[in-house]
Amino acid sequence: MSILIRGGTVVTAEGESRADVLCHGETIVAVGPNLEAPAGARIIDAGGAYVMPGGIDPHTHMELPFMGTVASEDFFTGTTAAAAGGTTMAIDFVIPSPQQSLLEAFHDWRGWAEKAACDYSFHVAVTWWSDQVKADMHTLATEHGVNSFKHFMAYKNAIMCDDETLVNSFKTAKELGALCTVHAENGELVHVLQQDIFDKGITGPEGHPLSRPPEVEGEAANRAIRIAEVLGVPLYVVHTSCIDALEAVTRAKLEGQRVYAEVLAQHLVIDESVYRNPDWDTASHYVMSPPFRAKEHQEALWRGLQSGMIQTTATDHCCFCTPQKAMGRDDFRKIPNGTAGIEDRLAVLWHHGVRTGRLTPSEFVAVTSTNTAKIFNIHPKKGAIQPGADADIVVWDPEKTRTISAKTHLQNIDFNIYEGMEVTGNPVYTLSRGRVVYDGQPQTIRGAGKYVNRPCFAPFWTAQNKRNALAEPTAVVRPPAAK
Ligand code: URQ
Ligand code: ZN
Ligand code: ZN
Repeated sequence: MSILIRGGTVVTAEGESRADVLCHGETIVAVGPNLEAPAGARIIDAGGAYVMPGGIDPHTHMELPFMGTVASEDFFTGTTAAAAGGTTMAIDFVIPSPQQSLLEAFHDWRGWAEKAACDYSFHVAVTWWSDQVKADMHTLATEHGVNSFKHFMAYKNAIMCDDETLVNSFKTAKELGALCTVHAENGELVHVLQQDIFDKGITGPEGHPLSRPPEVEGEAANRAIRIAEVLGVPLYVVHTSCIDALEAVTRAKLEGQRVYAEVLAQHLVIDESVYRNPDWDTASHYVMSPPFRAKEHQEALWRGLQSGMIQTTATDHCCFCTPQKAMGRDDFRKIPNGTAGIEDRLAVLWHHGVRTGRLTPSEFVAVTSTNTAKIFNIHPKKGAIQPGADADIVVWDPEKTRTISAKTHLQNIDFNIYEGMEVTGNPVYTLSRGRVVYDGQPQTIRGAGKYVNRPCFAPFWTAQNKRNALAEPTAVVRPPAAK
Protein backbone atom coordinates (compact mmCIF):
# COMPACT_ATOMS: atom_id res chain seq x y z
CA MET A 1 0.00 0.00 0.00
CA SER A 2 1.34 3.46 -0.91
CA ILE A 3 0.34 6.82 0.50
CA LEU A 4 1.26 10.12 -1.15
CA ILE A 5 1.03 13.14 1.14
CA ARG A 6 0.74 15.94 -1.39
CA GLY A 7 0.95 19.73 -1.36
CA GLY A 8 2.28 20.26 2.16
CA THR A 9 5.28 22.00 3.65
CA VAL A 10 7.69 19.46 5.10
CA VAL A 11 9.16 20.64 8.41
CA THR A 12 12.17 18.90 9.87
CA ALA A 13 14.56 19.90 12.66
CA GLU A 14 16.80 21.25 9.88
CA GLY A 15 14.26 23.43 8.04
CA GLU A 16 11.12 23.71 5.92
CA SER A 17 10.44 23.05 2.25
CA ARG A 18 7.42 22.66 -0.04
CA ALA A 19 7.51 18.92 -0.73
CA ASP A 20 5.40 15.82 -1.18
CA VAL A 21 6.08 12.68 0.87
CA LEU A 22 5.65 9.23 -0.64
CA CYS A 23 5.29 6.27 1.70
CA HIS A 24 5.39 2.66 0.61
CA GLY A 25 4.52 0.06 3.21
CA GLU A 26 6.03 1.15 6.55
CA THR A 27 8.69 3.42 5.11
CA ILE A 28 9.13 6.85 3.56
CA VAL A 29 10.50 6.26 0.06
CA ALA A 30 10.63 9.76 -1.44
CA VAL A 31 10.44 13.41 -0.37
CA GLY A 32 10.31 16.15 -2.98
CA PRO A 33 8.11 18.50 -5.04
CA ASN A 34 5.47 17.19 -7.48
CA LEU A 35 5.93 13.48 -6.81
CA GLU A 36 4.02 11.05 -9.02
CA ALA A 37 1.37 8.95 -7.27
CA PRO A 38 1.90 5.22 -7.90
CA ALA A 39 -1.17 3.36 -9.19
CA GLY A 40 -3.58 2.65 -6.37
CA ALA A 41 -1.84 5.00 -3.96
CA ARG A 42 -3.94 6.79 -1.34
CA ILE A 43 -3.59 10.55 -1.71
CA ILE A 44 -3.64 12.77 1.39
CA ASP A 45 -4.09 16.44 0.56
CA ALA A 46 -1.73 18.40 2.81
CA GLY A 47 -2.32 21.76 1.13
CA GLY A 48 -1.84 24.56 3.66
CA ALA A 49 -0.57 22.08 6.24
CA TYR A 50 2.81 21.13 7.68
CA VAL A 51 4.13 17.59 7.28
CA MET A 52 6.31 16.71 10.29
CA PRO A 53 7.89 13.69 11.98
CA GLY A 54 5.41 12.13 14.39
CA GLY A 55 5.96 13.23 17.96
CA ILE A 56 8.11 11.04 20.19
CA ASP A 57 7.26 11.22 23.90
CA PRO A 58 10.36 10.13 25.87
CA HIS A 59 8.52 9.83 29.17
CA THR A 60 5.26 7.89 29.74
CA HIS A 61 3.90 5.41 32.29
CA MET A 62 1.10 3.36 30.79
CA GLU A 63 -0.68 1.02 33.28
CA LEU A 64 2.01 1.68 35.88
CA PRO A 65 1.52 -0.09 39.23
CA PHE A 66 2.33 2.74 41.67
CA MET A 67 1.45 3.93 45.20
CA GLY A 68 -1.03 1.11 45.76
CA THR A 69 -2.94 1.39 42.51
CA VAL A 70 -2.43 1.07 38.73
CA ALA A 71 -2.41 3.95 36.25
CA SER A 72 -5.74 3.99 34.38
CA GLU A 73 -4.26 4.43 30.87
CA ASP A 74 -3.13 1.24 29.18
CA PHE A 75 -0.79 0.83 26.22
CA PHE A 76 -3.63 0.66 23.67
CA THR A 77 -5.73 3.58 24.91
CA GLY A 78 -2.61 5.63 25.62
CA THR A 79 -1.04 5.16 22.19
CA THR A 80 -4.44 5.84 20.59
CA ALA A 81 -4.70 9.12 22.46
CA ALA A 82 -1.11 9.83 21.46
CA ALA A 83 -1.93 9.34 17.78
CA ALA A 84 -4.87 11.75 18.05
CA GLY A 85 -2.40 14.35 19.26
CA GLY A 86 0.24 13.66 16.59
CA THR A 87 2.55 11.52 18.74
CA THR A 88 3.62 8.23 17.12
CA MET A 89 6.05 6.77 19.65
CA ALA A 90 6.33 6.60 23.42
CA ILE A 91 9.35 5.63 25.48
CA ASP A 92 7.85 4.14 28.62
CA PHE A 93 9.51 2.79 31.78
CA VAL A 94 10.07 -0.64 33.21
CA ILE A 95 10.13 -0.05 36.97
CA PRO A 96 11.12 -3.20 38.88
CA SER A 97 10.12 -3.41 42.53
CA PRO A 98 13.19 -3.47 44.80
CA GLN A 99 14.61 -7.01 44.79
CA GLN A 100 12.71 -7.83 41.59
CA SER A 101 14.78 -9.02 38.64
CA LEU A 102 15.15 -6.26 36.03
CA LEU A 103 14.87 -8.88 33.32
CA GLU A 104 11.67 -10.32 34.79
CA ALA A 105 10.13 -6.86 35.07
CA PHE A 106 11.20 -6.09 31.50
CA HIS A 107 9.30 -9.13 30.23
CA ASP A 108 6.25 -8.16 32.30
CA TRP A 109 6.15 -4.72 30.66
CA ARG A 110 6.81 -6.17 27.23
CA GLY A 111 3.69 -8.29 27.73
CA TRP A 112 1.54 -5.35 28.77
CA ALA A 113 2.74 -3.30 25.80
CA GLU A 114 1.80 -5.88 23.16
CA LYS A 115 -1.61 -4.14 22.94
CA ALA A 116 0.01 -0.84 21.88
CA ALA A 117 -1.32 0.81 18.73
CA CYS A 118 1.85 2.79 17.96
CA ASP A 119 5.55 2.08 18.46
CA TYR A 120 7.15 2.10 21.89
CA SER A 121 10.35 1.41 23.75
CA PHE A 122 11.44 1.17 27.40
CA HIS A 123 13.87 2.87 29.74
CA VAL A 124 14.61 0.39 32.53
CA ALA A 125 14.75 1.67 36.10
CA VAL A 126 17.48 0.51 38.46
CA THR A 127 15.68 0.46 41.80
CA TRP A 128 18.15 -1.64 43.82
CA TRP A 129 21.65 -3.07 43.42
CA SER A 130 23.30 -6.48 43.29
CA ASP A 131 25.59 -8.43 41.00
CA GLN A 132 22.44 -9.78 39.37
CA VAL A 133 21.18 -6.25 38.65
CA LYS A 134 24.51 -5.53 36.98
CA ALA A 135 24.23 -8.71 34.92
CA ASP A 136 20.64 -7.87 33.95
CA MET A 137 21.69 -4.39 32.80
CA HIS A 138 24.26 -6.05 30.55
CA THR A 139 21.69 -8.48 29.12
CA LEU A 140 19.14 -5.72 28.54
CA ALA A 141 21.71 -3.54 26.80
CA THR A 142 23.25 -6.23 24.63
CA GLU A 143 20.24 -8.41 23.84
CA HIS A 144 17.10 -6.31 24.25
CA GLY A 145 17.84 -2.90 22.80
CA VAL A 146 17.83 -0.97 26.07
CA ASN A 147 20.27 1.95 25.96
CA SER A 148 18.93 3.98 28.89
CA PHE A 149 18.64 3.23 32.59
CA LYS A 150 16.45 5.33 34.92
CA HIS A 151 17.16 6.25 38.52
CA PHE A 152 14.53 7.63 40.89
CA MET A 153 16.25 9.80 43.50
CA ALA A 154 12.83 10.34 45.12
CA TYR A 155 10.15 7.96 46.50
CA LYS A 156 11.94 6.80 49.66
CA ASN A 157 10.90 3.37 50.96
CA ALA A 158 9.67 2.54 47.45
CA ILE A 159 11.79 2.85 44.30
CA MET A 160 14.37 5.41 45.43
CA CYS A 161 18.05 4.90 44.62
CA ASP A 162 20.67 5.78 47.23
CA ASP A 163 24.05 7.16 46.14
CA GLU A 164 25.65 3.72 46.26
CA THR A 165 23.13 2.42 43.73
CA LEU A 166 23.51 5.55 41.59
CA VAL A 167 27.29 5.16 41.51
CA ASN A 168 27.25 1.43 40.77
CA SER A 169 24.60 1.77 38.10
CA PHE A 170 26.18 4.81 36.43
CA LYS A 171 29.52 3.00 36.32
CA THR A 172 27.86 -0.03 34.71
CA ALA A 173 26.01 2.13 32.20
CA LYS A 174 29.30 3.69 31.16
CA GLU A 175 30.81 0.23 30.57
CA LEU A 176 27.77 -0.64 28.42
CA GLY A 177 27.72 2.65 26.50
CA ALA A 178 24.26 3.38 27.87
CA LEU A 179 22.65 6.65 28.99
CA CYS A 180 21.70 7.28 32.62
CA THR A 181 18.49 9.17 33.31
CA VAL A 182 17.32 10.54 36.66
CA HIS A 183 14.20 11.72 38.42
CA ALA A 184 16.07 14.36 40.43
CA GLU A 185 14.48 15.10 43.77
CA ASN A 186 16.19 14.47 47.11
CA GLY A 187 13.92 11.75 48.48
CA GLU A 188 15.27 12.01 52.04
CA LEU A 189 14.40 15.73 52.19
CA VAL A 190 10.96 15.08 50.69
CA HIS A 191 10.29 12.41 53.30
CA VAL A 192 11.19 14.71 56.22
CA LEU A 193 9.36 17.73 54.79
CA GLN A 194 6.24 15.65 54.14
CA GLN A 195 6.18 14.55 57.76
CA ASP A 196 6.76 18.09 59.07
CA ILE A 197 3.99 19.52 56.88
CA PHE A 198 1.56 16.75 57.76
CA ASP A 199 2.33 17.22 61.47
CA LYS A 200 1.44 20.90 61.08
CA GLY A 201 -2.05 19.75 60.06
CA ILE A 202 -1.63 20.42 56.33
CA THR A 203 -3.12 17.25 54.86
CA GLY A 204 -4.55 18.50 51.55
CA PRO A 205 -2.96 18.67 48.05
CA GLU A 206 -1.43 22.06 48.98
CA GLY A 207 0.99 20.09 51.15
CA HIS A 208 2.46 18.35 48.10
CA PRO A 209 4.45 21.26 46.60
CA LEU A 210 5.40 22.47 50.08
CA SER A 211 7.19 19.16 50.66
CA ARG A 212 9.17 19.30 47.38
CA PRO A 213 10.42 22.88 46.91
CA PRO A 214 12.73 23.72 43.97
CA GLU A 215 15.80 23.42 46.18
CA VAL A 216 15.03 19.72 46.68
CA GLU A 217 15.13 19.23 42.91
CA GLY A 218 18.14 21.46 42.44
CA GLU A 219 20.20 19.50 44.98
CA ALA A 220 19.44 16.16 43.40
CA ALA A 221 20.00 17.38 39.86
CA ASN A 222 23.38 18.77 40.83
CA ARG A 223 24.31 15.61 42.74
CA ALA A 224 23.43 13.36 39.80
CA ILE A 225 25.30 15.66 37.41
CA ARG A 226 28.42 15.64 39.58
CA ILE A 227 28.36 11.85 40.00
CA ALA A 228 28.01 11.49 36.22
CA GLU A 229 30.85 13.95 35.70
CA VAL A 230 33.28 12.13 37.97
CA LEU A 231 32.37 8.75 36.46
CA GLY A 232 32.46 10.11 32.91
CA VAL A 233 28.98 9.01 31.90
CA PRO A 234 26.42 11.12 30.01
CA LEU A 235 23.27 12.04 31.91
CA TYR A 236 19.65 12.83 30.97
CA VAL A 237 17.61 14.74 33.57
CA VAL A 238 13.90 13.99 33.18
CA HIS A 239 11.10 16.50 33.93
CA THR A 240 13.31 19.45 34.76
CA SER A 241 10.73 21.69 36.43
CA CYS A 242 12.53 24.62 38.05
CA ILE A 243 15.29 27.21 37.86
CA ASP A 244 17.34 25.39 40.51
CA ALA A 245 17.64 22.23 38.39
CA LEU A 246 18.03 24.14 35.13
CA GLU A 247 20.95 26.10 36.60
CA ALA A 248 22.70 22.85 37.50
CA VAL A 249 22.19 21.54 33.96
CA THR A 250 23.32 24.81 32.37
CA ARG A 251 26.51 25.05 34.44
CA ALA A 252 27.48 21.47 33.51
CA LYS A 253 26.72 21.94 29.82
CA LEU A 254 28.71 25.17 29.66
CA GLU A 255 31.66 23.28 31.18
CA GLY A 256 31.48 20.68 28.42
CA GLN A 257 29.77 17.88 30.27
CA ARG A 258 27.32 15.77 28.30
CA VAL A 259 24.04 16.43 30.10
CA TYR A 260 20.63 16.40 28.47
CA ALA A 261 17.46 17.87 29.98
CA GLU A 262 13.77 17.24 29.41
CA VAL A 263 10.82 19.47 30.23
CA LEU A 264 7.18 18.44 30.48
CA ALA A 265 4.68 20.43 28.41
CA GLN A 266 2.53 20.94 31.50
CA HIS A 267 5.37 22.46 33.53
CA LEU A 268 5.69 25.15 30.84
CA VAL A 269 2.09 26.41 31.12
CA ILE A 270 0.59 25.42 34.51
CA ASP A 271 1.70 26.97 37.81
CA GLU A 272 1.45 26.05 41.50
CA SER A 273 -1.78 28.05 42.08
CA VAL A 274 -3.66 24.90 41.06
CA TYR A 275 -2.91 23.37 44.47
CA ARG A 276 -4.84 26.16 46.21
CA ASN A 277 -8.08 25.31 44.41
CA PRO A 278 -10.78 25.12 47.09
CA ASP A 279 -12.16 21.97 45.47
CA TRP A 280 -10.14 19.05 46.90
CA ASP A 281 -10.61 16.78 43.90
CA THR A 282 -9.53 19.45 41.42
CA ALA A 283 -6.43 20.32 43.46
CA SER A 284 -5.55 16.64 43.76
CA HIS A 285 -5.65 16.27 39.95
CA TYR A 286 -2.37 18.24 39.78
CA VAL A 287 -0.42 16.15 42.27
CA MET A 288 2.63 14.99 40.38
CA SER A 289 6.37 15.12 41.03
CA PRO A 290 8.15 17.40 40.60
CA PRO A 291 5.14 19.61 41.39
CA PHE A 292 3.89 22.58 39.39
CA ARG A 293 6.00 25.60 40.26
CA ALA A 294 5.62 29.36 40.72
CA LYS A 295 5.32 31.30 37.47
CA GLU A 296 8.94 32.52 37.28
CA HIS A 297 10.10 28.97 36.74
CA GLN A 298 8.01 28.63 33.58
CA GLU A 299 9.71 31.53 31.80
CA ALA A 300 13.10 30.07 32.72
CA LEU A 301 12.05 26.68 31.31
CA TRP A 302 10.90 28.28 28.04
CA ARG A 303 14.29 30.00 27.80
CA GLY A 304 15.97 26.68 28.51
CA LEU A 305 14.08 25.17 25.60
CA GLN A 306 14.82 28.11 23.30
CA SER A 307 18.51 28.19 24.17
CA GLY A 308 19.05 24.45 23.74
CA MET A 309 19.88 23.90 27.41
CA ILE A 310 16.74 21.73 27.42
CA GLN A 311 16.58 19.42 24.41
CA THR A 312 13.34 17.46 24.71
CA THR A 313 9.70 17.79 25.75
CA ALA A 314 7.65 14.99 27.29
CA THR A 315 4.48 14.42 29.27
CA ASP A 316 5.25 11.91 32.04
CA HIS A 317 1.80 10.60 31.08
CA CYS A 318 0.75 8.74 34.24
CA CYS A 319 -3.04 8.68 34.72
CA PHE A 320 -4.86 8.35 38.01
CA CYS A 321 -8.60 9.07 37.96
CA THR A 322 -10.36 11.16 40.59
CA PRO A 323 -11.31 8.19 42.82
CA GLN A 324 -7.68 7.03 42.71
CA LYS A 325 -6.42 10.48 43.67
CA ALA A 326 -8.93 10.36 46.58
CA MET A 327 -6.86 7.58 48.15
CA GLY A 328 -5.01 10.51 49.71
CA ARG A 329 -8.04 12.47 50.85
CA ASP A 330 -6.83 12.53 54.46
CA ASP A 331 -3.11 12.55 53.69
CA PHE A 332 -1.58 14.25 50.64
CA ARG A 333 1.34 11.79 50.83
CA LYS A 334 -1.02 9.05 49.66
CA ILE A 335 -2.33 10.83 46.55
CA PRO A 336 -0.96 8.80 43.60
CA ASN A 337 1.55 11.03 41.82
CA GLY A 338 1.00 11.64 38.14
CA THR A 339 -0.83 13.61 35.46
CA ALA A 340 -1.81 12.94 31.86
CA GLY A 341 -0.95 14.83 28.68
CA ILE A 342 0.15 12.56 25.84
CA GLU A 343 -2.75 13.71 23.64
CA ASP A 344 -2.15 17.43 24.11
CA ARG A 345 1.64 17.89 24.23
CA LEU A 346 2.11 18.92 20.59
CA ALA A 347 -0.87 21.29 20.45
CA VAL A 348 0.07 22.94 23.76
CA LEU A 349 3.67 23.43 22.59
CA TRP A 350 2.58 24.73 19.16
CA HIS A 351 0.05 27.15 20.64
CA HIS A 352 2.27 28.45 23.46
CA GLY A 353 5.59 27.94 21.72
CA VAL A 354 5.31 28.47 17.96
CA ARG A 355 2.36 30.88 17.86
CA THR A 356 4.05 33.08 20.44
CA GLY A 357 7.32 33.17 18.49
CA ARG A 358 9.29 31.31 21.17
CA LEU A 359 9.94 28.38 18.80
CA THR A 360 10.16 28.10 15.02
CA PRO A 361 8.36 25.16 13.41
CA SER A 362 11.74 23.47 12.96
CA GLU A 363 12.62 23.97 16.62
CA PHE A 364 9.18 22.55 17.47
CA VAL A 365 10.04 19.41 15.50
CA ALA A 366 13.41 19.20 17.22
CA VAL A 367 12.00 19.35 20.74
CA THR A 368 8.95 17.16 20.13
CA SER A 369 10.60 14.43 18.06
CA THR A 370 14.03 14.64 16.46
CA ASN A 371 16.15 15.46 19.51
CA THR A 372 14.65 12.54 21.42
CA ALA A 373 15.32 10.22 18.47
CA LYS A 374 18.97 11.37 18.36
CA ILE A 375 19.57 11.24 22.11
CA PHE A 376 18.16 7.72 22.37
CA ASN A 377 19.91 6.53 19.20
CA ILE A 378 16.96 5.76 16.93
CA HIS A 379 17.44 8.59 14.39
CA PRO A 380 16.84 8.67 11.43
CA LYS A 381 14.62 5.56 11.64
CA LYS A 382 12.50 7.75 13.91
CA GLY A 383 12.18 11.52 14.17
CA ALA A 384 12.91 12.18 10.49
CA ILE A 385 11.12 12.86 7.20
CA GLN A 386 13.53 11.31 4.70
CA PRO A 387 13.74 8.22 2.51
CA GLY A 388 14.35 5.12 4.62
CA ALA A 389 12.76 6.51 7.75
CA ASP A 390 9.71 4.89 9.31
CA ALA A 391 6.58 6.58 7.96
CA ASP A 392 5.69 8.08 11.34
CA ILE A 393 4.19 11.36 10.17
CA VAL A 394 1.81 14.03 11.40
CA VAL A 395 -0.02 16.31 8.94
CA TRP A 396 -0.45 19.47 10.98
CA ASP A 397 -3.00 22.25 10.39
CA PRO A 398 -1.53 25.36 12.01
CA GLU A 399 -4.94 27.09 12.01
CA LYS A 400 -7.07 24.21 13.35
CA THR A 401 -8.42 25.22 16.77
CA ARG A 402 -9.89 23.08 19.54
CA THR A 403 -10.70 23.43 23.23
CA ILE A 404 -9.01 20.81 25.38
CA SER A 405 -11.48 18.93 27.59
CA ALA A 406 -11.94 15.61 29.37
CA LYS A 407 -15.33 15.57 27.65
CA THR A 408 -13.67 15.05 24.28
CA HIS A 409 -10.20 13.67 24.90
CA LEU A 410 -9.34 10.03 24.21
CA GLN A 411 -7.13 9.65 27.29
CA ASN A 412 -8.49 7.13 29.77
CA ILE A 413 -8.81 9.55 32.68
CA ASP A 414 -11.80 11.53 34.00
CA PHE A 415 -10.15 14.96 34.02
CA ASN A 416 -7.72 17.00 31.91
CA ILE A 417 -5.10 19.25 33.48
CA TYR A 418 -5.49 21.65 30.51
CA GLU A 419 -9.33 21.70 30.81
CA GLY A 420 -10.80 24.59 28.82
CA MET A 421 -7.49 25.62 27.18
CA GLU A 422 -8.04 26.68 23.56
CA VAL A 423 -5.18 25.59 21.34
CA THR A 424 -4.58 26.51 17.70
CA GLY A 425 -2.45 24.09 15.72
CA ASN A 426 -3.61 20.45 15.63
CA PRO A 427 -3.19 17.23 13.66
CA VAL A 428 -5.43 16.41 10.73
CA TYR A 429 -3.74 13.08 9.92
CA THR A 430 -1.31 10.90 11.88
CA LEU A 431 0.50 7.94 10.31
CA SER A 432 2.27 5.20 12.22
CA ARG A 433 4.68 3.19 10.06
CA GLY A 434 2.71 4.09 6.94
CA ARG A 435 -0.77 3.42 8.36
CA VAL A 436 -3.28 6.21 9.06
CA VAL A 437 -3.93 5.98 12.80
CA TYR A 438 -5.80 9.28 13.08
CA ASP A 439 -7.84 11.20 10.48
CA GLY A 440 -10.04 13.29 12.74
CA GLN A 441 -11.13 10.06 14.37
CA PRO A 442 -8.88 7.37 15.89
CA GLN A 443 -8.09 4.63 13.36
CA THR A 444 -5.76 2.61 15.56
CA ILE A 445 -5.47 -1.17 15.66
CA ARG A 446 -4.80 -2.88 18.98
CA GLY A 447 -1.38 -4.51 18.88
CA ALA A 448 -0.17 -2.82 15.68
CA GLY A 449 2.57 -1.00 17.59
CA LYS A 450 6.07 -2.45 17.64
CA TYR A 451 8.85 -2.45 20.23
CA VAL A 452 11.75 -0.27 19.07
CA ASN A 453 15.26 -1.49 19.85
CA ARG A 454 17.63 1.27 20.88
CA PRO A 455 21.29 0.31 20.36
CA CYS A 456 23.89 1.38 22.90
CA PHE A 457 26.46 4.02 22.01
CA ALA A 458 30.09 3.59 20.95
CA PRO A 459 32.58 3.60 23.87
CA PHE A 460 33.97 7.03 22.87
CA TRP A 461 30.51 8.44 23.50
CA THR A 462 30.70 7.75 27.21
CA ALA A 463 34.03 9.54 27.75
CA GLN A 464 32.15 12.79 27.83
CA ASN A 465 33.58 15.23 30.26
CA LYS A 466 36.66 17.25 31.13
CA ARG A 467 37.87 14.71 33.67
CA ASN A 468 38.16 12.10 30.96
CA ALA A 469 40.00 14.55 28.77
CA LEU A 470 42.88 14.43 31.26
CA ALA A 471 45.58 11.78 31.12
CA GLU A 472 44.78 8.43 32.69
CA PRO A 473 45.67 8.51 36.40
CA THR A 474 48.93 6.64 37.12
CA ALA A 475 50.63 5.43 40.28
CA VAL A 476 53.72 7.25 41.64
CA VAL A 477 56.82 5.07 41.24
CA ARG A 478 58.59 4.88 44.63
CA PRO A 479 61.81 3.16 45.70
CA PRO A 480 61.29 -0.05 47.68
CA ALA A 481 60.98 0.53 51.42
CA ALA A 482 64.29 0.24 53.29
CA LYS A 483 64.54 -3.27 54.92
O1 URQ B 1 7.88 10.17 39.01
C1 URQ B 1 7.47 9.75 37.93
O2 URQ B 1 7.95 10.12 36.88
C2 URQ B 1 6.33 8.77 37.85
C3 URQ B 1 6.19 7.93 39.07
C4 URQ B 1 5.04 9.51 37.49
N1 URQ B 1 4.55 10.37 38.54
C5 URQ B 1 4.89 11.66 38.70
O3 URQ B 1 4.39 12.32 39.61
N2 URQ B 1 5.78 12.23 37.91
ZN1 ZN C 1 9.63 11.13 37.74
ZN1 ZN D 1 7.83 9.58 35.11
